[in-house]
Amino acid sequence: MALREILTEPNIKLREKSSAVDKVDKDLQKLMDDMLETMYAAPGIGLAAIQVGVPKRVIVMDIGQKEGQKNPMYFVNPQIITKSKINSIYEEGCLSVPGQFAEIERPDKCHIRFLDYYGQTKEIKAEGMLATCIQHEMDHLEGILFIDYLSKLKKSMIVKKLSKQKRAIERIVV
Ligand code: GNR
Ligand code: NI
Repeated sequence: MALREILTEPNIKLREKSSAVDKVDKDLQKLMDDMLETMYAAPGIGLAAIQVGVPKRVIVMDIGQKEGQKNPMYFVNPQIITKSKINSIYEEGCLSVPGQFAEIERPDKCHIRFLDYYGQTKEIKAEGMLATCIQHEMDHLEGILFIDYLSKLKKSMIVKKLSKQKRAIERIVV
């Protein structure tokens, strides 16, 4: 396993639409292993492949239901079958939008079909934090970030702040 670099906003790669995976093979499992390790190290509760620069429809998650116990989840080619008309609001953050948080409204429940780590078709009915997180990750596959749901002003303030931070980091590196 290996840690991969997480891309941060602003980065046009994060806006790319990810492509469907045609086969869950050893190489894809290696990618999923690396993504999980990178997510745990960050730390975060979810990660989409595009966040490490790979435009494939792959997501790893661990929303840590039982304390101290790992519960890794892998979603390849996830599809929403149904989502509830009722919404709920959660405070979201994103490893690609470091240090920024905002309340985002999304469908409260969703029913998802996907391939697991072994390429088997699975379905889950998600609600609460799990539903929010899956939808946040599935947005990444379309090149969408949670800040896209904010007002133009709020979003531009966040992007400005992140650009400034990036320039500061570049100066230290160079
Ligand atoms: O670590 C993460 N926490 C989080 C909190 C609320 C809603 C969504 C998330 S996902 C985020 C990790 C991430 O950026 N995944 O793409
Ligand atoms: Ni994210």
